[in-house]
Amino acid sequence: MENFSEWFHEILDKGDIMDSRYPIKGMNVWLPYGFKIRKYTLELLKELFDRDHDEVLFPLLIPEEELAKEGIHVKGFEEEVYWVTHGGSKELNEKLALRPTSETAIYPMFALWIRSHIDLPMKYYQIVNTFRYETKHTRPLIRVREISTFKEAHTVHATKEESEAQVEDAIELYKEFFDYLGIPYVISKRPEWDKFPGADYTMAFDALMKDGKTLQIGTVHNLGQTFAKTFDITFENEEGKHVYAYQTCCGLSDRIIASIIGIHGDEKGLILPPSVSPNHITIIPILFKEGKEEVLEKCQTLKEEFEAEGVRVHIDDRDIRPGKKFYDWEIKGTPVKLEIGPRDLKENKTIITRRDNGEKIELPLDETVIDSVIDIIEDVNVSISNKAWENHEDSIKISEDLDEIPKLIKEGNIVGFYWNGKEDSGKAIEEETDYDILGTYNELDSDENKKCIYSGEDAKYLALIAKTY
Ligand code: 5CA
Repeated sequence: MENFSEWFHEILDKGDIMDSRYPIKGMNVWLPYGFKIRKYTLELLKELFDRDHDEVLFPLLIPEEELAKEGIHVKGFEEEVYWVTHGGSKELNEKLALRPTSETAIYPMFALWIRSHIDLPMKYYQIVNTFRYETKHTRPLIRVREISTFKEAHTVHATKEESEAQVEDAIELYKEFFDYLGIPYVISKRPEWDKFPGADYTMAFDALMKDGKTLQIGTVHNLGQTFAKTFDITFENEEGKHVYAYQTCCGLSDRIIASIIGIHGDEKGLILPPSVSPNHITIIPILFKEGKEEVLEKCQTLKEEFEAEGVRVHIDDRDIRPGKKFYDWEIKGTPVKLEIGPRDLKENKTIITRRDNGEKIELPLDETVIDSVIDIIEDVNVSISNKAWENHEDSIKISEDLDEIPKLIKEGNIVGFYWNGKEDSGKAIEEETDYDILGTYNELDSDENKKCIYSGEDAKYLALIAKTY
């Protein structure tokens, strides 16, 4: 895409998703249509978490003393924390941080709650806003200073094995979630220098946007016992001994919506996956003076019939030209438009337009129409996901030549390369190519006999490098 950034902003504006004119940098206003997309996205995610997590809600403010306890963690966030220092004109005795994430809010409470192995595993999640004073260029949904929809899960386990299994479970949960949205991803283990501050290791999901840059759309962290030791989260095990617990956490942000926009959209605007589209069908009545009542009545009955089947329907009965309505719903990415005019009523037919491929389908306006349109909506879900995955897979190239990497990345690819896994060669690869290593994709068997692209030593991993947001 020629100018992705401009296109993205235009969609946020014309698609009624977000107003970025709020007078604080990095903080934006959700508009009604965007808020609905957000709502349906959250419903999907909550359904997944609710299977085996409980939802909780912690305060926004964190006392300085708690935030400062975990040395590595606090260092990682030091420059990103907003502080509350006053209550009215009175200076507070202790500064309070606006949560940049909630480990240091939640874990002191875990220490109070967890007593015995029967309390474990404990799996909680919350959906809150978090604040990060980002110094890199801010962009709505992509890099914000108020993450308005932060979904964070925090789990506690009795053993290392269980915490590792939880990381795998969280990855499966994310996969299922992104699959609902038709968002393709690569999963990699972040290099040591790019893991979450305080984690043993970080697994990350990255999506490739239309401008050829990858966006980290979710992360799962194995925290080991680092935080348990800092916050004294211990439990009595089956042998009656007091031992430290193991923890994991994972997080998603407003970037989910950014990736829906940036991966499915086209020159004409948004293309929403039906799974989260505020309307599955937008009915556009073609109104003339004559026959107006009958047309509107038919639209209304259809709406009710669709709704009885769980389909979300909106009738656009605004008093404007139908052409303008078509244009607006094209931008807003409604999966299916259904038009009915007086002539269609007479001839007992309707025209369906698919947003994803522009196809127009004429259907008889009889009792079969409901099922036919539901089938089309389901097909849209599958088609846009398939198309996105095809594009994604076409854009992953493996290279065994360091000099070739920048060219491949400039062409919009994520590049796989062989690496010995050592920090010095990793950093050198980043420096020479001027791009970022996403992480290791998989570990190589020793009989694969691949050489590190930089050092020529035996390679341990297939790793990924890309232009990142
Ligand atoms: N405590 C952990 C898990 S909850 C945590 O904070 N992880 S994180 O720092 O990796 O953030 C989780 C996800 O939020 C990231 O993977 C990224 O997709 C998203 N994110 C991070 N910073 C921002 C930001 N400034 N704007 C939008 N999204 C962000």
